[in-house]
Amino acid sequence: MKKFILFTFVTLFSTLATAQAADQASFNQWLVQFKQKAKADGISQETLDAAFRDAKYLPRVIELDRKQPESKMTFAQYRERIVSTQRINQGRHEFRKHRALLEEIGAAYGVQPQYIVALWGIETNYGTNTGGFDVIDSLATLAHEGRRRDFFSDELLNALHIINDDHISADDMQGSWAGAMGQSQFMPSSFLAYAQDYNKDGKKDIWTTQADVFASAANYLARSGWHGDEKWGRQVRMANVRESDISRENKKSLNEWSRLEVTQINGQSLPVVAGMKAGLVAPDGTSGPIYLTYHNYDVIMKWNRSTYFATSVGLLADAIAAGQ
Ligand SMILES: [Ca+2]
Repeated sequence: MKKFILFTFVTLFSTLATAQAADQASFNQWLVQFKQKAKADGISQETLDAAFRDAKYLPRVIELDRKQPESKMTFAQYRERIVSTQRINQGRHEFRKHRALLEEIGAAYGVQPQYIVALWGIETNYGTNTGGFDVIDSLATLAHEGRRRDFFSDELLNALHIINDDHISADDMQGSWAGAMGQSQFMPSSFLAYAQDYNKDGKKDIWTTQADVFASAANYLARSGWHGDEKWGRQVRMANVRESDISRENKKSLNEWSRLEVTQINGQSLPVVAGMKAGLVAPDGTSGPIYLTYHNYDVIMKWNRSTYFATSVGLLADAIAAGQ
């Protein structure tokens, strides 16, 4: 019996090893072609050598890509985790620590600094959790075999351009398993569109240069249409909530919402700002908290198309600003 089990294990392991070797071989074959394409797109041989020296197919990345989302968290659960007391306190501390730089960048881009800090806090816990995957290996794995090959193939090419332009070395290009990079978790395409070299040292460094991290996030929001004199929205009360009123897209003026008995959470009437329009978001349905969301909420949704994410960024930004 023991022998049989041992035999089974050995067979299983050798089968796995063979499958892995086959994956790596087919990956290597694909890579030869990809390199030709990259070269034709202007990537130097030197960059290709550095990026794909010892290139690895990462089965773990495919596993993560195929993973079914776990049973969906409620927004209340998500908020508890993402906008925790610890994260609020840390955000207030970080705001104070970097105040001069944040205020300068906030003014330069027309974005209130608390939103820069909140995005930084939610994306990477203020730069402390940036992923730990080799971005080139991860993107190459997904470009070779993932569910969205064309998308990741384009992102891999974008990543090579970033290395080619000498913003970061291939070895230091770390990020999430899906290729979101640095302290702001920009995909390579977002990097090319929005990253900034704020300290003017010739490198857009969203990994280790704080000024570049903050300015890149601010620039993303500014270029996506941020209104620097408005907030994201607010939690509200509504006397008789109807399902049909809940819609981020179907915006009404604040006057109209007041007429529909929407008030601030403390019962006071909404501040009426001429021209401002808002939609209602109820992430946990009409029995959960209801948020009146303004234009800037839609801008945050361009960063990440999730109402859980956008609402949490707004709430964290408010909490950070309130502690200053
Ligand atoms: Ca720089």
